[in-house]
Amino acid sequence: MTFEQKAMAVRMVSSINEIRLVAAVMSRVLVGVAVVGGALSGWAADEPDRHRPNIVFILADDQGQHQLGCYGAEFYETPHIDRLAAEGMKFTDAYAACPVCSPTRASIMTGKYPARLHLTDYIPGSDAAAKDQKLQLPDWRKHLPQEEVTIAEVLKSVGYVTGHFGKWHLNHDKKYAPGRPGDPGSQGFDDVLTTEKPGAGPPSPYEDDAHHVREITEHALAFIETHRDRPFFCYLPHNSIHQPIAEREELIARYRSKPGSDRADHNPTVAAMAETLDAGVGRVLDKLDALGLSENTLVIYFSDNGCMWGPDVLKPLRGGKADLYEGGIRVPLLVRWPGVVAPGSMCDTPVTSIDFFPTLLECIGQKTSDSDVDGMSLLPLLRQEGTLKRDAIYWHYPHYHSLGVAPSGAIRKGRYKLIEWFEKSIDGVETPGAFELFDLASDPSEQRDLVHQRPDLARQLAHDLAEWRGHVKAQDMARNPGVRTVGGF
Ligand SMILES: [Ca+2]
Repeated sequence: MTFEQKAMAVRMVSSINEIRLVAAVMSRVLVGVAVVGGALSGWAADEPDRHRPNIVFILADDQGQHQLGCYGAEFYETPHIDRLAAEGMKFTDAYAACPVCSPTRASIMTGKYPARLHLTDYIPGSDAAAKDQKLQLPDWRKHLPQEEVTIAEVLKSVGYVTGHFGKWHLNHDKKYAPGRPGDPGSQGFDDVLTTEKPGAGPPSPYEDDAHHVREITEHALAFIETHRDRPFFCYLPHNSIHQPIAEREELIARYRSKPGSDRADHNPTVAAMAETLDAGVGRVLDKLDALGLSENTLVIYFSDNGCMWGPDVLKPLRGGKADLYEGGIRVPLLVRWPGVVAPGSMCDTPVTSIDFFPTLLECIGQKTSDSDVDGMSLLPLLRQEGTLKRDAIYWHYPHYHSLGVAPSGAIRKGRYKLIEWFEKSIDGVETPGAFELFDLASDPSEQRDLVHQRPDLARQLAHDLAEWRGHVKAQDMARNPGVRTVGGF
């Protein structure tokens, strides 16, 4: 009997008892989540229980693909993160659900599009940037609602111990206080450390730890050590490499003297920050090795949005944080799971941060019946045993960002991507530049707008995008009556 057959047999036998057990332990916040299959017991001690893997989820802040060695970087050095690519799967077309922090984090926690949650900007948001603009900001949520079921709550309900160490960014108006509703502790996390970017909150207790990488790492190591004998979910949302850029001088000096340090996309301070972040990842991987846990631990490395450094021509993706060009939303994704994910494998299927919730559920033999969950389990891709039955991925960013980016939406369908600029398509009336269409297969840098060559395709994608907005009840942006407009607008 193969491992898979045995797992299936045990699941069938245990499913009835499991459903009873789970029904008993599901807390009231889990209404709407049905659990099927589930925890297994009776495995030989030397056999990893692949239906109860530990989960380590490392989230970088504002890190683009081009800043990792395993995605081709030569200036930036990330040997420990690269190890995850060598020992696991690298996704070339992984997307953040939003080009800024909080909405992507909400999508990871819930499996839902930020547009469905109406949590569409970073908290507390760039409301000031919207003053005197052509469109009015829609109502949007500045917290993750308590009634939303998070991945931590689901994992906790089936016996996982859950830890959150780092940047949460889903509180009411970003205020951190122990026990305050909306904190990680109220959303399913047992052991909680919250940190903020340098200058915004309490400093790290460690010297030369401006971005809390060491503080976050030390908490994670202690958590893993303490809970080595039971399934754990260790979520490490780092503050790095988000601005402000700052790092130890001796680390920066090494990159200043490195060839290519004069290139506009090669920032020695950011490179030094990336090295520190990478070293933290290395310590976590070393701890898993030392405790003999690597074999039965699913490790995910992801970034919440693209980076804001460097000109488009060099990165090579166009744009960056806050916009819906690829540089703002296409991010690194590495998944290591020995025995399930083939070492050194690659996947070019478009995937997005709404997929983590259903993926992790399926990895532990669970699934949700919440029809509002938008993501799809990536397990078939991880196993290299299938494809995703999904037509398109969507974005909705109805905000003016202080970096100078206007409100927009986007759809990626196959090789094509359409961006809609809401200021130019208001009330269904198009003005020039309302849409941009790109063929990402032949033009990943989005330099050739195909709207005029492929008007039918552009119209179809615009229709699909609008239909999706209706489906998830995305917020509309209304014309700002106080602002004079000219021409067709
Ligand atoms: Ca971010």
